Amino acid sequence: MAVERTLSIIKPDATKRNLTGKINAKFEDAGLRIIAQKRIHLTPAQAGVFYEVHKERPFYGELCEFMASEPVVVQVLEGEGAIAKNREVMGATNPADAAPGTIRAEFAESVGENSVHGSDAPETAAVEIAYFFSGLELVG
Ligand code: RTP
Ligand code: MG
Repeated sequence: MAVERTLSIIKPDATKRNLTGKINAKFEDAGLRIIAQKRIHLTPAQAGVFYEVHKERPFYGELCEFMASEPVVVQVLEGEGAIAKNREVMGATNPADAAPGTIRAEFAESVGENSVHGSDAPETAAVEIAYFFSGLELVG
């Protein structure tokens, strides 16, 4: 399998509860390398651009407000099949459906406040990484 890069976000519900280190340990234990990372506080408009694909969904407004409510940690994870591997480590969107041991099973508070984001395909990963990082910031 090819080495891939994926965009990960540790969401406000998790940064607020000081879970950044515990979540990063899950990524690293799964063989994902954190090759870029920064803590930022998004505006609702910046969150809106990031989640534009969901703009017709009923939860869009709430999602953008939530993502701007507290700082987030944005990061790039690298590894063999990193996109799928990261989503496996994250678990299902709704923590009630997430497999035991996954980040969302252990830490997520609800389907909306679910602790992490991970890109869902190579094309979206490329766009999402470029939204937050310049090439010089990716230290593989
Ligand atoms: P993400 O994009 O954040 O990695 O999560 P995902 O692929 O598992 O889920 P997606 O369908 O892309 O939804 C994006 C985020 O929107 C929030 N959401 N809220 N209230 C709701 O029913 C609902 N559904 C989705 C979640 O924060 C989800 O991660
Ligand atoms: Mg998604």
